[in-house]
Amino acid sequence: MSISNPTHHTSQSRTEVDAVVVGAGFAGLYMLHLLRDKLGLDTQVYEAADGVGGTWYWNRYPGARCDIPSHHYSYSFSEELQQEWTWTEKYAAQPEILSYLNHVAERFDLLKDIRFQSRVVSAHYDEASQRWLVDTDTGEHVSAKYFIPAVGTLSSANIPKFKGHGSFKGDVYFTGQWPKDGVDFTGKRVGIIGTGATAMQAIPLIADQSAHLTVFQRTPNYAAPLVNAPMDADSDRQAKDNYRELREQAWETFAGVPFNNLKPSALEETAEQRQAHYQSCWDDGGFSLWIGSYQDILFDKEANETAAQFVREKIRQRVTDPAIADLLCPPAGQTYGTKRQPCETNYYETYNRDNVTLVDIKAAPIEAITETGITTTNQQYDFDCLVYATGFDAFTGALFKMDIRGRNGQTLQDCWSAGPRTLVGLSAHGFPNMFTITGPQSPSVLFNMPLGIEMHCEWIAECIDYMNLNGFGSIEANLQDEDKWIAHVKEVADATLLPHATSWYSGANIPGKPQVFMVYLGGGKHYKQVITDIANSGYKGFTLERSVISDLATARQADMAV
Ligand code: NA7
Repeated sequence: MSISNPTHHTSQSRTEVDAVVVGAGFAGLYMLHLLRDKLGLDTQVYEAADGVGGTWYWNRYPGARCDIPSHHYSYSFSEELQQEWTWTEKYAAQPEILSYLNHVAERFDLLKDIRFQSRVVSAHYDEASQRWLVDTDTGEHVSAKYFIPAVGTLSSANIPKFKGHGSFKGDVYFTGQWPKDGVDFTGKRVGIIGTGATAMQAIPLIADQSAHLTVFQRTPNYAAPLVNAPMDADSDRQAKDNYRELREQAWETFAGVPFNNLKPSALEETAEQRQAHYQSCWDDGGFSLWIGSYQDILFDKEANETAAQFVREKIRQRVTDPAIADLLCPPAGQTYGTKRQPCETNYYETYNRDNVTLVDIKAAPIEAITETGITTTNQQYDFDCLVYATGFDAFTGALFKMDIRGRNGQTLQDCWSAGPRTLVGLSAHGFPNMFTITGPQSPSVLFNMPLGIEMHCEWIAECIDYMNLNGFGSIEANLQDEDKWIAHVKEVADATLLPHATSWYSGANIPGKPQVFMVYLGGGKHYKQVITDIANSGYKGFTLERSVISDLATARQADMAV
């Protein structure tokens, strides 16, 4: 990898483009479409992979699929696209979502402006020219007025470095960097570390194929059944005939996915009523229990415990060995749904199989990775393949992998050393003309991702258009307004139970990472109003500076007039 020093390539010696977008997932693709095709801007996308897809390019592990319904997990900006694409399952699997994104890239002729296998290594803001100087690991040096990292919130893997890391002689796989050709576990003894949403999708399928699967669990999770099914023609027709209403309904809800049975309070109902309601949400599947059952379960510990108890009972009913069921049940005090609720298919039944062993690494932690497997404080486990399903350095991990420097050469990492600092999750003080998509302190991962991405891309495109039309050279979040937003994000989060959980929402899964709750919980609809009001006010909370280029042009014209 050749990392060049941006100062060696001044803004004059670089290829000039209007905008650089990093990443070609849901966000990067739509950003390119808007900037290039709606605003007519010269836009360059860089993508580390050799194809589009982002998250859906890398996460090819068995069982990877979306967990909001496919009709909702899709772009809404093109009615033709909505009508021509047909999902084959209620919850689409990774290969189908990846095909969809490839279709989008081809349909809107996006590929020609994406440089694949090109990783952006640095982006430095040059105040004099009001431009970002961007370098890639392939030796490209460009300058751009706008720098838009569309790098995803869950794209930088968390790989714990246990003692002996790298010494395992068998095959090692990471769920977030799964081999393109898949993995055949037939006849193999497999070990997997992690029991988060990813592992819960993969474990039943790996258990089905392998000779033996050993699962290393540190923290048990509350999961609910996905209740996936093949797409039936009637449901598809209905969605396609009513897409506009479907999207409008989505925007009316907190998380951008409609659930029709949400009631205000678990505590205001009798035990029988609650049981019946939880059961109907359980049967409905996906996030219905989590965000579609009772409003107060994420605010009130007592209400939360009623849902937690319901899930624990379900686990005990599904797992035949009571000792294993005990290990799989989160203990009292571990709140339900304050970490993202995983959705599963046959996950709990998997532990009824003879070829599956559950190892409690909270009781006996992993001591080392060895040549043949894993040693815990009380046993050695041997296998042929080791799978890491250990999650992500969420929100900031992928941003910090690039050397991003704003005004006065300050690094993003330094500015965010105590946690992310943004104005409405879109912009950071000290980093003019840089926009993040579904970044920290926006509704981000707690809102329908494709819709949230569209909202952000459209806001950014509108802002850029406004700047260009009005001769502005830079836009930057004000420090005081950023402080206010950060305080507001915290206040809203603190009214809920979520910040108390040990989760990647707060960076608690990464040793040494500052623990700050990173999602705005005000709901997508309210948030959209907030950012729309900002745009309508001429970008209140931001400082806009005139373009140095138009100043130069004016000066030149004045000279000529003299
Ligand atoms: P998660 O939800 O962060 O899960 C990671 C799992 O890996 C979880 O069970 C962790 O246990 C375990 N883990 C992580 N580090 C270690 C170490 N050092 N030792 C033992 N176990 C460890 O990531 P996922 O990929 O499953 O899901 C992330 C999101 O991706 C998901 O919510 C969807 O939005 C898509 P822990 O719970 O920390 O004890």
